Amino acid sequence: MRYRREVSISVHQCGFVNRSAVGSMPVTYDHSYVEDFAPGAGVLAPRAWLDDDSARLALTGDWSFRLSPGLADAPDDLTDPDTSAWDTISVPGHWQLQGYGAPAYTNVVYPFPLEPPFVPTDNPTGDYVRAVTVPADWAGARIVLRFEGVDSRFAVHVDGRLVGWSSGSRLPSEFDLTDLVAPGKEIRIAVRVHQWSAGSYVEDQDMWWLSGIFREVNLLALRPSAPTDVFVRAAYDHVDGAGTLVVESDVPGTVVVPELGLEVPTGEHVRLDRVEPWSAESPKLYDGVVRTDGGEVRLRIGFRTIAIVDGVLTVNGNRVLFNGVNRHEFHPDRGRALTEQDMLDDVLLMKRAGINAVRTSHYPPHPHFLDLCDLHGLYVVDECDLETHGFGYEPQPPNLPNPVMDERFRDDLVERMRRMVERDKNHPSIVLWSLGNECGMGDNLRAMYDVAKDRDPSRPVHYERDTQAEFVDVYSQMYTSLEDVEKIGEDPSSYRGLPFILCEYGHAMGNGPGGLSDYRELFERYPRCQGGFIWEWIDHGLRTSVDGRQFFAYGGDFGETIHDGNFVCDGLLFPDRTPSPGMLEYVKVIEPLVITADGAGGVSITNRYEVLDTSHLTFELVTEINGEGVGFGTLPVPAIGPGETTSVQLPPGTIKQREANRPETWLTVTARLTEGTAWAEAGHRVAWGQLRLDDPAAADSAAAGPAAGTGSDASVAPGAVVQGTAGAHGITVGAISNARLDVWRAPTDNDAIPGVAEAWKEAGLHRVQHRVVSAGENGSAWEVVTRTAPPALQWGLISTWRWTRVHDAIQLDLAVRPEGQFPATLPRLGITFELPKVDSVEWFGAGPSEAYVDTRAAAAVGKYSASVAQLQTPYVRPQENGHRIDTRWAVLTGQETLRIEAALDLFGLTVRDWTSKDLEDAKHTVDLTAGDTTYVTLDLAQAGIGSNSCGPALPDKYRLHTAPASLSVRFS
Ligand code: IPT
Repeated sequence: MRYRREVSISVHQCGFVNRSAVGSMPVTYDHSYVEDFAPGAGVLAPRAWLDDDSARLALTGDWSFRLSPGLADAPDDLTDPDTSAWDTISVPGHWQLQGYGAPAYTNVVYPFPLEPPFVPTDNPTGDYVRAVTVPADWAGARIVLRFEGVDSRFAVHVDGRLVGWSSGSRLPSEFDLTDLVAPGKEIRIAVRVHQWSAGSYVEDQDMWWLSGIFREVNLLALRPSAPTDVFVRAAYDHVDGAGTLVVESDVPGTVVVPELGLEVPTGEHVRLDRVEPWSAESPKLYDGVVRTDGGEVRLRIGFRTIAIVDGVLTVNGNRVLFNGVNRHEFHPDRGRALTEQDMLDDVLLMKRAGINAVRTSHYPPHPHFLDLCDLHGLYVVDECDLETHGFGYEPQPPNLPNPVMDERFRDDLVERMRRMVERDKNHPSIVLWSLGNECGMGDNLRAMYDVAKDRDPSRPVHYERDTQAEFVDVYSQMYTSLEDVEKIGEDPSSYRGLPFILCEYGHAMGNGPGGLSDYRELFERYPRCQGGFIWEWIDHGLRTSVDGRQFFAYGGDFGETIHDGNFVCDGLLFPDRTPSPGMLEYVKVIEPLVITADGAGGVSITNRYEVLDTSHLTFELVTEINGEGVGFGTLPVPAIGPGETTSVQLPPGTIKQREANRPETWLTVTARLTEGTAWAEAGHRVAWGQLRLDDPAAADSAAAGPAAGTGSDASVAPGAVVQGTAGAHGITVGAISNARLDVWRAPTDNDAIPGVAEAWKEAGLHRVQHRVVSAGENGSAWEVVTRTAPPALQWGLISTWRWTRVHDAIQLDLAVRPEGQFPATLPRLGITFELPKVDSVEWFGAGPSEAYVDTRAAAAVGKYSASVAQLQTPYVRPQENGHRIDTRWAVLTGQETLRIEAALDLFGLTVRDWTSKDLEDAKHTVDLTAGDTTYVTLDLAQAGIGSNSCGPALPDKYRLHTAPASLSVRFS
């Protein structure tokens, strides 16, 4: 059903070019624009986002608001709405997050039938009304109403007259009101916003569907002869250090850059003999201004040149290695309506993490974010507001072309690209334009490419689905396996010899991503492999609560009939911006220095910066014996240039390396900022490395002590055999109860994909049963033999548990042997037992955060302590977490105190107040509650984590292959 009404409309031409001809505006007011293929009507031509001195009224804050469930219900009263009974809503914001309708999440699929341009008639429609008095001193100015972002399509009415409509949710739209308003008089602005529109077909990004005026609205007074569009073209010649500059302005004037002593007319090309270039590491900006008779625009000029040289992308002549992230705009309460503080938080977190690049997946971010990237130094891949993933990549029968192949969408898509380039062209941080994400291939994309190149030939263009590199300037893939990255690296002429980036990799969903160090190694080895962008920056969990207990909601939690669950939570940050272990791992993998032992008693330091030397860093030394600090100092390090490696001798007095028979001794070298920067305080850690100073071979034999179970130890008193029980409740020895072999972990998101956890379940690993084969004295040991096996199947794990008294401790020597047609791999192999409630844990091993075999780069050997609650990682969807790899000993304190010590090989430690089954069954963090029992798992080994939730299978070297294995630990 369509909604129609006669209304007189006028669309004003005001000096800017209209995106759509005036005549195309229907003379009948109806909702047909909702399903129009055009980008808009009555909208001004796009221009740069400027810091100018034009007067403005911010229309943020409360607007009168009314939500109608569908087009047919949206009252026809926008000429003069009576808003007395309406609610108020806050702008910017999404209506679903302010009590109207509900958020909905889908990744690939559209939540409505595919029949472009049509959308459901049940199309939630929000009406916003606000009165504003146009200041009297705006007389003579052009009065423009500017929207920074409205999702997904909206029509603007002023004093009852339809001014125009626009779409492109994450792009600005401007409407000229000059002829409709009188300075000094109040006007009434009514905005009708539709959740669904033809535009929704090209906005199928993997995120919550959230609607409304979610970025700022401003009323602007553009004085005659004030500049309204400016294009700063600044370049840097790394060979001679010269800069070139031309500033174009729609209104001619003068360009002034005081620091460079520059004062030239706009449009004039200037060569400056010496400038300081802009780069992500050294983001030098020159303040400038364009002055005309009518006003001025402040500029922040960054001189930098992006070039592709011999198949390598360079900035100022230096090869760039993208240590990047994909960033959606997200806040757990505000959705995509971010505050400036949220944006600053993101940028500072990135800078402190050593991240140097952001792909604005998959739409242009709020322009303020780009200002921050210029200021603090981040390379940006600015991506157009475009994704059509739900169409697949080929035309679907009978004849449903992807919008990128469909001519009817051409103008809108080209206009989206133009609008982004025009808005963002002045940011030195932007080094690549990106056409969009996951649309397959089509001619509309080529047209978008042409528009970008035509307007701005200085930046290469990226688009990942140009899989054969037909027209892009940079070759890009996502989630490529290590082997395939290597192939691309080894054959530099493939794909037209273009630089290669992974626009997405390292899928940070839940526990993970694993294997990041392996990718890093390839980026170092092959010049054309220039890094990539982790998917993604932040989990999009929406803060929700149940009985006053907070948790983060994901797809399906708001009653959606079609959704993609927790695929929306795949970030390096939790929704509240606290770092996940995956973030800590990434920080370590990309850190700008590599600090290792040089093999000759000194420290080897490699500088991986692009332009910085190490002179801004202070190197701190800490020596620890068995985790106790015994030596502190600093290491004098000469300035090491980018790309160089230097060996530095340790200061006299530092314990010499590889001294035999010394207890476990580690030297930690930490590089910290000597002085504060704009993005971090003095002392901020930028890199670290650990050198083992004792001889591990000697340490191992010392730790092993007397051969287990031989009875040769003098302190094994005859007759002092360990007393225990073995039966229906596992094995109980002292405070340790219900000890059983454990071969299951609550599937991680990377396990929970077809083929992995499923195969483990087919092998029955999630429901093994335990049989005590025998129990009794055997020499000085109490020996229990168990068989652990799933129902219905014939394979099993035979475990021999030998318990002996050694000194004041009880030693367990466990040997496990598979028999029958056992599964090739296991999620874990360990023992789990119960203790009366434990409060805190102190341990010596790798830490402080959780670590698995392929996520252990960030774990340092040390002595740590934490409460049991702190040992849990609150993944938004609960899953295996909290494993501390390579533990030497741990002391668990609660009602009782238990010390667990590795007698031979190190063990993996997990301590939690619930079982793996509880963890597996929980849907949200609030589903897990502590009882009186603590569950302790000591792992012989655990499978790696990988990135298989959206990426290649776990490499074989990180799988846990089923084979005979043993564990020796002492309890005291
Ligand atoms: C890839 C998308 O580009 C990204 O937006 C996100 O959805 C990611 O997957 C998964 O989290 S596309 C995928 C088919 C590789």
